[in-house]
Amino acid sequence: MTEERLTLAIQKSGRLSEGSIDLLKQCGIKVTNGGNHLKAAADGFPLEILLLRDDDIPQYVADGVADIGMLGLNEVLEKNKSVEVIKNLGFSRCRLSMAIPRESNYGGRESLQGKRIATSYPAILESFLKENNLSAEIHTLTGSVEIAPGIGMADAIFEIVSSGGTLISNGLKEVEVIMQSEAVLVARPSLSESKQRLLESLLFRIESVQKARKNKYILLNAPKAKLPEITALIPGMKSPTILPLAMEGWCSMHSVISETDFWSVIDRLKAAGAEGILVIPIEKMVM
Ligand code: PRT
Ligand code: ZN
Repeated sequence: MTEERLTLAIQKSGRLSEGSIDLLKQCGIKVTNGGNHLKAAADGFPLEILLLRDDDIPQYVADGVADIGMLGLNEVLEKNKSVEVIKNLGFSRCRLSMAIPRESNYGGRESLQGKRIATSYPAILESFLKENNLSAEIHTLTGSVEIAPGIGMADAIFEIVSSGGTLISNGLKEVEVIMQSEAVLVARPSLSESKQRLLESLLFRIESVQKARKNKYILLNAPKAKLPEITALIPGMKSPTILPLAMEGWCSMHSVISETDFWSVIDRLKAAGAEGILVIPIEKMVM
């Protein structure tokens, strides 16, 4: 009997490729023989990888050619196929925004009524207009949407923004963020039981990597008298590890701290008498 495998579709080349391959690598899955092929092999997990254009991933997953896929939430919503968003993956973050020429005044959403809006996301734009009881002329373009107002083809654009640099260099300003997007993991709704188990095991790996990314390992030296105060600042997963130092009255503490708390806690640790503070990245975290 051949071993059951999950088929994962990822973007062949583009803004999602590196993030997808990196995440798999951190999950202990090495993707080999990408190159110009449609399929790639994976070491370290029963996975077959399809390398596709991101636009095609929702259809492949909905049709069951792939079991799961990694792509931008924007593309999932635009294509509106029968796929389930299983997990936010935290890379390729961007937003879908409305932008107008720099010199124009924005009079709120109502001012879009009857205007010409260029976009490569016509379905998302259409539902946004509908929700707001607006009607506008949608001009669907597949690329270089930002040049449309400059050449007199549109009054506004609805497009992906990341740094905002492309808008500025085309004389546009962002006036409303309509949705936030990031890479997500999608799955087709009715996976067999054995594939569902494989998906859960892959999700377990992804979650361990995500938890690790959000936390740091912290080591410090502390006067024994200050232990309760410092323990309260870095309680860790269960409680910190405390080891005696050769120097009388001191000990070493090891704990885990969230990336977001780090800078505020570090000042309080120093104020509480902590010394020799080391902060180290964590590779995996299993609770
Ligand atoms: O060939 P294929 O169809 O697979 O790729 P693609 O060209 O359709 O997509 P690609 O690789 O450009 O983007 C894939 C996904 O990355 C998108 O669907 C988003 O989820 C995400 N992403 C993140 C972005 C950006 N950031 C981004 N900046 N997608 C596009 N852009 C473009 C945007 O269209 C605009 O023209 O970059 C420009 C804006 O960037 P800033 O930094 O100047 O604001
Ligand atoms: Zn695409």
